[in-house]
Amino acid sequence: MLPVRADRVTISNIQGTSYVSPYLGQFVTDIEGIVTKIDSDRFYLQNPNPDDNIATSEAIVVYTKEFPRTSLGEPIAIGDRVSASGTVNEYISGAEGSNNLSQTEIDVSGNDGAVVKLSGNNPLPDAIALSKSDRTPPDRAIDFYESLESMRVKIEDATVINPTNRYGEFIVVLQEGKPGLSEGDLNPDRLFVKIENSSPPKLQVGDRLQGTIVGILGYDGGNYKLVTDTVPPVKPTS
Ligand SMILES: [Ca+2]
Ligand SMILES: [Ca+2]
Repeated sequence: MLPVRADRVTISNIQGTSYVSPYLGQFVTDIEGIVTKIDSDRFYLQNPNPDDNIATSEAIVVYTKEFPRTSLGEPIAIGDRVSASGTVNEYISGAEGSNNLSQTEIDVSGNDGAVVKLSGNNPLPDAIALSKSDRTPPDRAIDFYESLESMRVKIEDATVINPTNRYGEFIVVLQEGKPGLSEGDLNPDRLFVKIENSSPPKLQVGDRLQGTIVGILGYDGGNYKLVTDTVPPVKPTS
């Protein structure tokens, strides 16, 4: 059975305002954006022209199954403007029944899937500051982060509260603002940072990250994570 086709939709339409895409299972065509991150079997696409709704994310994962290439077999680079056509899916990392949230993706790996490069070397969309309250967060931190799913985000001057684990991840608290702080939602201002680098820094509790860290807001293992390949300067504790 062919999926329903949906034309003239944007990434924010696909993301919608809640956890599951209103286009789940539908085939969407010519979804445009700027490539912001490339992994071994997917890339991240963000619309540089956001809508006026902060509850809708402007970025999405494009699942390619193999190393990302255009339909003509050309390599894809960060900063490329591309259009993607494929089936909307909600990807859940980890084991079934893990209670993990899903990440919305366009699966272009099927027969009808397509990725077309429109131009290269475009500026990346501005990263949104997680620690500043320029976006009035929804009631809960989880909704705040969900509204930024897969988008470029940044933090400044964060403090490490959990040391680096074997996945190159550590946890920080943000210095300013407390996104979504509310009853029954503990520690919403703590955030996983994942350094995708062959030698991530071995950080200890109390270390202060210096300056601005820009990354993509990813999700796995039950947590939203700022994922970056840049090792931040660190001021060690004492
Ligand atoms: Ca939006
Ligand atoms: Ca989503």
